[in-house]
Amino acid sequence: MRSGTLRLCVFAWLLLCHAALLSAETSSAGRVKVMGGKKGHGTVSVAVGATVPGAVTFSSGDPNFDSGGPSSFTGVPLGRILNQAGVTDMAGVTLIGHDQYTVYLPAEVVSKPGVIIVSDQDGKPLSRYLGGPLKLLFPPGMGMHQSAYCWYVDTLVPDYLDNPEVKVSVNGKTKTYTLSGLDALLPEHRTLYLSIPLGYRWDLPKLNQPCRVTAVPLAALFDGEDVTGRELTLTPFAGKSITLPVAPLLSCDVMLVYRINDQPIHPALGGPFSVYFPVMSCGELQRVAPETASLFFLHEISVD
Ligand SMILES: Nc1nc2c(c(=O)[nH]1)N[C@H]1C(S)=C(S)[C@@H](COP(=O)(O)O)O[C@H]1N2
Ligand SMILES: [Mo]
Repeated sequence: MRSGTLRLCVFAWLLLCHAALLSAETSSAGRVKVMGGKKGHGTVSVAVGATVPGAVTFSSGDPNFDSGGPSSFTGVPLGRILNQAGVTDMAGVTLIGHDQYTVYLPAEVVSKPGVIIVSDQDGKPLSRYLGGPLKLLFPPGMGMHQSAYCWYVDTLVPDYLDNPEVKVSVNGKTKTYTLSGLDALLPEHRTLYLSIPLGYRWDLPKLNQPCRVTAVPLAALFDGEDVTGRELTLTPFAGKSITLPVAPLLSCDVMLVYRINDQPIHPALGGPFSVYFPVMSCGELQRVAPETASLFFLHEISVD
């Protein structure tokens, strides 16, 4: 290739890159994970943005961030997102933010066309400072409480998950446990104060504290495997994973909790699986446990 042609190519390429960058700035696209759609208990990822089919633009205020007047918001109705993921009958849905903030809404609220996951405000992607990239908005007439406006929307979970599973992988071997699989490990029953995620729950019965939980000590999951001196990673299906040394987790009886009052744990309460750290009775945990003393929405435990 002659150097003139080459220069021209490089110039064209730079122009294209610039155009791509610009379009990334001006048209937003995000995705939400939807669990438990028609494809079993797997996760479906649904695009939400100004250019996806079904996107709507409307004028509204934002009760969380008052900008002195209405803005133009663009997003996709929550009901449509769930339909697209194959969710049919449901009593309600749990929305979980990147920060594990949790909002539960019954189906009759979700089906209102003005209940929308927005991606853009005044033609620009919604910034993190305003709850973006994806955030839940309600029509003003609904009179929803401010705390129902979930920011940083990450995952949607309809109702209870059907036959949920948690993955445990130790030294390269992976086992998957269902609720009855955990029952087979001879769980303990304890009465304790269980933390639940921060958030808004429309009509779920209040959790009376202390409550009776069914739980398996983490040690029971590593039976027969040598995990001394190792680190363990707890990965939730929404939110950040944490990595901790194994020793205090085992000596302090950190537990995988999977029933409250003999029922599966509703996702809006941090379920179906949650890891409980007895911080009050074991000082060693105070530096390592999550601030809430529980890790919610557990998806996988691994020691590798
Ligand atoms: N993801 C996420 N969404 C959230 C919150 C949060 O901490 N995380 N706080 C909620 C609460 S309690 C309220 S009152 C509003 C915050 O609105 P404000 O800016 O008027 O305080 O956002 C709600 N949405
Ligand atoms: Mo709040």
